[in-house]
Amino acid sequence: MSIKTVSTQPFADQKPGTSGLRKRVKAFQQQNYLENFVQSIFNSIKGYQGKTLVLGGDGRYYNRQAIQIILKMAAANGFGKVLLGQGGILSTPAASCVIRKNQAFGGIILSASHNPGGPDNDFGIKYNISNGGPAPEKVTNAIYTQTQEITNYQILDAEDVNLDDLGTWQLGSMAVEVINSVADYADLMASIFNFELIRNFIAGGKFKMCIDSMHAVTGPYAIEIFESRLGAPIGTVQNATPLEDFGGGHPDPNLVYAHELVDILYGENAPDFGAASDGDGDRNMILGRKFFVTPSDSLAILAANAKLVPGYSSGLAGVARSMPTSQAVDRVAAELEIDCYETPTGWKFFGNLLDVGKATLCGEESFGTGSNHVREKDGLWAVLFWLNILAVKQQSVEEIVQEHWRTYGRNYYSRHDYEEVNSEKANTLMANLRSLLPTIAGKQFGKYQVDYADDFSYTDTVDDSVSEKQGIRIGFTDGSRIVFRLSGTGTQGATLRIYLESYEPDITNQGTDTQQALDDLIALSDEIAQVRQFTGREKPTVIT
Ligand code: G16
Repeated sequence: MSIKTVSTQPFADQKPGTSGLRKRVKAFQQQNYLENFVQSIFNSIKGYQGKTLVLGGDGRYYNRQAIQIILKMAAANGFGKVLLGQGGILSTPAASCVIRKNQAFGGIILSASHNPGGPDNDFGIKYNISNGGPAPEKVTNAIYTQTQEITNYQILDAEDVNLDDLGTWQLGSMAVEVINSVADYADLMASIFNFELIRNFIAGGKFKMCIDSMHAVTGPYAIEIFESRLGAPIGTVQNATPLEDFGGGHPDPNLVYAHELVDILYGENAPDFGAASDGDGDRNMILGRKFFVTPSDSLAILAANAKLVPGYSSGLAGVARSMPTSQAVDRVAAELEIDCYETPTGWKFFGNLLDVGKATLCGEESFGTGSNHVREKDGLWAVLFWLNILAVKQQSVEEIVQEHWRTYGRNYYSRHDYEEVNSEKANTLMANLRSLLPTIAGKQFGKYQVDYADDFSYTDTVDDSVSEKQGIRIGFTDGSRIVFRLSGTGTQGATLRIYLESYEPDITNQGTDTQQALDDLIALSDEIAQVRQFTGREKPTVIT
């Protein structure tokens, strides 16, 4: 087996977004495209010779081919060992768990998360550092710089590796250990939650639940945890076989794309609890019977009830949320007298806060919640957290949420997405909004008076790094907010996200339909940003 050095040329479009590099499969299949990016990762990190790399993906189309390429490149570049999920499968939180448990140098995760898969859809790759979390901006910027300067890459001239059988194989001077994709992660969950209590709760037969893995990576994890270890009836986990195209679906656990689960929870004889997770297993959606829990409320409720869970029984050091996430958790933090951090969108911004122990729980409006147990958001962890709370409190999901609103007030919250908008027009809309910022403070719009308006800039309290232009915030004097930003995870055109939030402390007004409660703010967002005019769209593509 010999090492080949292959000449190549840079691709201009390899700048990582919110979470790694995501492109159409066809882009990744271009000659040298994946290889360039992988070599750029290796060129931008130092000291990995002889060390361990964790590798796996969500099983989408092109996962297996990409893994063969990355293995041969890792061997040629001098890694000592690769820990590979069996069949090339590792959920994103499981990869984080494996990196931490084995004190690996880092990991490569192959996923385009909730984006559809298949030959005509999306693929993605991201690099995680030794704490198990997504590479911070200084690393992703360095990778990007390398992609623009690359002239060659190294790859081992070797046969493909057996990805499917557990065991250790030799690839040049590097070992490839194929590990059980589920075991370490399931053990970690059992160490955090009260499995015995949850098992008894489920076994009682009164409580019924349904878990939808959306034909994505969590299937095997959910079967092992809910059906095997917690004794839920066979069939509790639906769509449990990971498929390369996710069965043609959009593996995004929200009310629009997880409609199969939504129909069950809103149908006749609905179960008490439903949950779905996304392509790579880091997102979650929580449903009660005919009841949807917004991700922002979910974070606040987990924080308020954390002491009921063994892993957090001694309390939380602090909490963190991304800027567009509703301020519901801020109220819980104030009550608990702990710090609440506001970071830009992207899980990578939580890493430092978790590492130094400033935050224990973190969450985002985009259906992501997690804690210091790994350095990624974690879909099944959130489901188990809810089950643990339900088993202790013996109340329904709806009762728990309403009790929370009675105590803390309700943050009405919704996100309106305009997908695949012409990029130039979306950028002009944002530039136009930016130009309004200096003069908009103090202005009155109907019953709303602008309190502040800015382009969110974040200074990391741990390493002092600054991230600018993270979204435009317009806050009103009554605590309402409108936030505008462009997504960093799309692969076609631009996605404009508008986040709307208002606060209702009065319990007699907490039962309004969300869109109705936010009606005035929705109209105002269009008036201020001229969304319809710039996008040419009459309404959002997705409302969550
Ligand atoms: C990624 C990031 C999240 C982010 C989400 C949406 O999630 O890890 O932190 O909130 O994208 O980002 P954007 O609004 O830029 O599209 P995932 O689940 O796609 O990896």
